[in-house]
Amino acid sequence: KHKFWETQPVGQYKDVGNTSLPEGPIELPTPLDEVKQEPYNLPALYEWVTCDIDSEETCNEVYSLLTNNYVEDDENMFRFNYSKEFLRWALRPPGYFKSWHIGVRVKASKKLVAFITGVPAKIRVRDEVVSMAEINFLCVHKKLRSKRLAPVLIKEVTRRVHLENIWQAAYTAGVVLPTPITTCQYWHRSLNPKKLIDVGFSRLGARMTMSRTIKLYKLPDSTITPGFRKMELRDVPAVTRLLRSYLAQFAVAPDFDENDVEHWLLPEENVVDSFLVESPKTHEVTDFCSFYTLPSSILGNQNYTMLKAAYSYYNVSTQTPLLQLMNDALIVAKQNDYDVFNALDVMHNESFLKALKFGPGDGQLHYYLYNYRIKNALKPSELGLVLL
Ligand code: YNC
Ligand code: MG
Repeated sequence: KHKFWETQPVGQYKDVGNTSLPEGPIELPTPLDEVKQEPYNLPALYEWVTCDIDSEETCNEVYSLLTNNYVEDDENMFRFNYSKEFLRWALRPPGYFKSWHIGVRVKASKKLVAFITGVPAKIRVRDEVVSMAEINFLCVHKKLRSKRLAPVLIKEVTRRVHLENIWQAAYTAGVVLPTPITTCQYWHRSLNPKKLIDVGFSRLGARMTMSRTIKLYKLPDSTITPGFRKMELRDVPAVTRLLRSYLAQFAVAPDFDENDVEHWLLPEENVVDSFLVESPKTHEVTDFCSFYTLPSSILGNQNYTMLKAAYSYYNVSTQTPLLQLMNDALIVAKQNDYDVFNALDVMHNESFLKALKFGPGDGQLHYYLYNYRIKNALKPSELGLVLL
């Protein structure tokens, strides 16, 4: 059934429940000089390129490929619209490799028609910290679908990851592949219910009027927790300590150092926002919350073209109840004009979703590891990893 994935070192369906197989790498690394030195073959009309995301022109081309051809919802009403600033942030973390930003162009016209990326990350799986690639932004132009180009892109990024002596990867997808380490659900909290209903993102509930709905989702004008403020550069050491000790409890989570925290969590306008609670008495940083900005294009609506969405990222509560912390996150998202606040049911998110009036979304997000076996699928609440 999965002609490509059956050939790959991933957890296979036939092995589900086979407890004799050990956790850990499925295949051993090969000596680097045995890694294929030449790129995989593409159909004759196409060529490989390394995309220089620092170049304004290349970044524009990647942006328009994704804006027009990347992930849509099941009903094709919305399509992710990652901003150029976001792409630059997502693709240039500490230690990134340019060679992992891979494009396919038409030889004759140089038009960019496919893309896949990796970035390096240290991910802890139970007691082991593993060097991995996080694979994202796999995209084939709509006119070139179902021609088995995706497996070639995946094999080429794998080859280039191997050339850096990295043998494992993490990725998420809306489709079911062999075999998820866990399956998560998105939950949505309306901030601008009228717009969400107008564009068909949500529907008026039974026995609800528009004005009752607006009242239901109304939030205070300003945050409630004393000492709640935006994260700054000087907070990086404290936030790193807080996050490391919090993430230690999950079966799979990133192993962040201060450089990672500075890159992934220091606020950058319209890309990532982070807030913390600094105790007014002790000036200790006790709590932390963050979200990233990922708008979606609204396809074929007369009145609106863009949905402004915030996605819950990493949150840590030690003194402020998580519910109150996330309520403050909703308040700042509302202040900054987001239409909706999205969260997965990972980490401790279940504990606030219903109480803060999030509703379950349709469609699921499956998490995968490449060349690393997990014995039993995890519960979403055992996962401490959010991919972009
Ligand atoms: C997918 N999303 O099953 P089988 S997520 C992985 N991730 O193979 P074709 C996928 N594999 O089943 P199309 C996949 N979607 O026969 C499909 N596949 O074994 C598999 N959509 O290839 C599929 N972006 O080229 C099948 O399909 C084979 O033309 C079919 O292209 C697929 O970024 C795609 O959703 C997704 O642009 C490119 O539909 C295209 O349909 C598209 O005939 C809209 O492919 C955008 C979209 C995917 C977002 C993402 C994560 C990707 C992870 C890739 C796997 C990484 C493995 C680790 C590598 C490093 C290893 C080290 C070390
Ligand atoms: Mg194809």
